[in-house]
Amino acid sequence: MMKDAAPKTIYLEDYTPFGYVVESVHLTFHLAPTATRVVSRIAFAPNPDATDGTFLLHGEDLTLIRARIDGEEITPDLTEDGLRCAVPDTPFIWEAEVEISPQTNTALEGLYMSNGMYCTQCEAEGFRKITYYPDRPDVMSIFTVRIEGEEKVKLSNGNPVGSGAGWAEWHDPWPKPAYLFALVAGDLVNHPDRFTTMSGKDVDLNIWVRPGDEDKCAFGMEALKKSMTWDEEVYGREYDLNIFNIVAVDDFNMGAMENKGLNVFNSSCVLASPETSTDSNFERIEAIIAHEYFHNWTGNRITCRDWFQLCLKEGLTVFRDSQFTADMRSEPVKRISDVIDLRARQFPEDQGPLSHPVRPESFQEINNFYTATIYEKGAEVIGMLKTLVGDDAYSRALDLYFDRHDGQACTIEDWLAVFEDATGRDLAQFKLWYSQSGTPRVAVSEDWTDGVYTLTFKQHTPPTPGQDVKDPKVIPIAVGLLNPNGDEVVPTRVLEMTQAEQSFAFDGLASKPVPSILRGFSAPIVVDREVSREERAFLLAHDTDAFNRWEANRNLARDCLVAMIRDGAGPDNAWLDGLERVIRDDSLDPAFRALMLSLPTQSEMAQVLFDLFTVPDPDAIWQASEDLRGHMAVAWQGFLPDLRATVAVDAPYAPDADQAGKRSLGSALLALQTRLDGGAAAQAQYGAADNMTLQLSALSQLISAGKGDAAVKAFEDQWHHDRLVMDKWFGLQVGMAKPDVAVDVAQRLVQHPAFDMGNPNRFRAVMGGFAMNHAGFHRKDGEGYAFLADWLIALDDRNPQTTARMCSVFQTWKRYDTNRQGLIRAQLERIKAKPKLSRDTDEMVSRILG
Ligand code: 0A1
Ligand code: ZN
Repeated sequence: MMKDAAPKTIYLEDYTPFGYVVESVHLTFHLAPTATRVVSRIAFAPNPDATDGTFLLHGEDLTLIRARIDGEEITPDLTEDGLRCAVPDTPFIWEAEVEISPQTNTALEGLYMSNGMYCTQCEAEGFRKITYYPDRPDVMSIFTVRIEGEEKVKLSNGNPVGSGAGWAEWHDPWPKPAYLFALVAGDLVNHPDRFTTMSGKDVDLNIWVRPGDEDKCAFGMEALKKSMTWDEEVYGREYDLNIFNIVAVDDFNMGAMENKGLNVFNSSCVLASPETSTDSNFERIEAIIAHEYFHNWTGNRITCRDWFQLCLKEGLTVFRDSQFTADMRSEPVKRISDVIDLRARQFPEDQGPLSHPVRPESFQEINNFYTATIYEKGAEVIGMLKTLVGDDAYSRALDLYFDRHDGQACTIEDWLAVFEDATGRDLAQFKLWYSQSGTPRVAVSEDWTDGVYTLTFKQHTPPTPGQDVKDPKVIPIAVGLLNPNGDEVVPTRVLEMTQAEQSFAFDGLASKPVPSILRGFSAPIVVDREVSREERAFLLAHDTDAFNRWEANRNLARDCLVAMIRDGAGPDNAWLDGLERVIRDDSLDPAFRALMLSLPTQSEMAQVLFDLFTVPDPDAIWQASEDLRGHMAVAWQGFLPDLRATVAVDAPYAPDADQAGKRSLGSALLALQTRLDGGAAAQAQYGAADNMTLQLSALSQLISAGKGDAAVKAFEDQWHHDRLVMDKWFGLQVGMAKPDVAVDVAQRLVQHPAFDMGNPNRFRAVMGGFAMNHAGFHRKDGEGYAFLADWLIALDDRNPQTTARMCSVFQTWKRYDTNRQGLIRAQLERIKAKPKLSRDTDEMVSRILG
């Protein structure tokens, strides 16, 4: 979408219902790569709940061939955003025929082609690129779709109702908004299965892929069946069609899409095999399949009234998929991983120029709001709600939500009302989590007087763009107390903070306890508390809460790195002794031990320093991280190989949590060992690897040891035919490159014949991998910034969505020194000055510039 003169801002407060209801939609597609004809027949009736009778049908990049109302040819007013015309004040039939060109649609929004296959992406506002329609989520209708074309497989939403030579028809009995529409057609093959629902209905399941990918569907299918069972058992939600189709598509802007009965997946988020996918790929695929499936109830049966309510479906569905993963795998490991991810992606967003509320109040381009704040903070908010009301009340509220709102397009007010009605609780203050942006900081102080232990909390949320003043929020702070022997004397209790400053007293204690604060990361906040190294080390050794045990270690690692970077100190050996005890404790889950061993990222350290009023120097952070790893390797050289041997997996490869945890610890240990042996162990692992997890971890160590050339070449020879594996090859080389050569490596990779900027996975592999190379991207002379900006400028005309999302790598620019800030600003301004910049990228760059 090209911006016109001034970008238009859309406001939540301006919401009004559409003037018409849509009683039914019939679509016929005559497929042709550059001249697909779409014939629509839509039954409209005046909406009794509406005050504005304007008949506006959205439409973009459509060639109108003809339009009729009740059979009479009409000539509507066509504008950039759609079509307007006079209509009867009684029910009427709208018919239109438009022509579109899927083949030349490089934005991957609407109907487009990927490797010769037709597919659609309609969320958020892509349906308007298919035909004229009220493309807004509160307009729900029943769709019947006929597809005409020579492709072997032709799919749409709902149930199949007929097919013959060159045609297929589908009918979806469930009313849905246009963003859930989907069509797929191509020469695909399926991996079929069946599922019997809790009430005994049989459902056909299929994963559709390009010929050659059939052997990569089995894991996704198992994940789908597990998700279906889980949603029945945990939420009482049953599937509601005769068929459920998943399609893998190579060119896709996001991870996957929950279209009713026809989920479309980025092939990287569904195709899996041990030889080509890592353990993390498997875990992610399981979670995304679950996520899209869970949307059938949280998103599809109950949808959003408008796009400001996006977190209604996304926050809840992320929360549900996290619960699922915790149930399928390890709960503490999932929680720690989610918090690592939240801090890496959502905290920078919430603490920088892109900060916005979980329910935003305005936007220019909705595609820019599929953010970590809406998804991940949205899920955290639901987690807090559940903590506050308790598990039983949460279940009752959800039952009420499904009962009351099935078939509706809802708001956050509707969502909170079911909790208020199910519990009798007033959630007015809690609602601030939806309207106030920014990460609250909570300062903690303690007092021990006359046998009474008191914790005092002070909350403060720094100003964010457009919101200078913040009110105190409701913050559930889970706390446990340990006595000096390490025994838990007060088990986890949730303190409900509602005021700006609040104290909580504990009596009956024999001695001053050691507090374990914010157990399980019970709220998405930053805790500010001066804690001695001894106390952190004590919690690392004794905390019964796995999250806080990990957190104590993380804080020790951060403190150690800060001292090394800022004060030129050496590594903290006392901490490393404590950490050694944990990683050698074979009663602990290897996955948990691997998380303990992973150091804060360089970007995280940049934020830590910035919070300490120290301008972060990316080179110094890189050097300190290297030094620390080198020191750990030397300090632990006596036991590294033996410990690594204890987690070697003998059994045939399985992508389960148990094996994955062992490989993950093994790979962290290999990284240390490589610093001692110069790559010998990594070379051996590379040679023996029979699965991608081991192959890739070995390759990455060889690259970091500067011994990767042969393996990089061998890997390419082995995998050049596999797109998804080659994405890893691209990403790893630029991600693992030494900072001073990262730009050169990136420049070399974009010259590679297999680099294809039109494929979002490939583009992200190189550009995302490069931006993750913290010190390489932030090279002092600004070459890294210029390189990335060149490519964003190059991609913008073709694919605004992916370009705009990638701009967020610049969001933390104000952390750095004035020289780097100047260099980044210059690149942002250069992007902004690009002629015909897309609305998507323009909005992102303008917000980042502030
Ligand atoms: N609703 C999908 C994500 C998604 C969002 C936007 C898209 O195109 C702009 C595509 C997919 C989900 O949450 O999985
Ligand atoms: Zn989603």
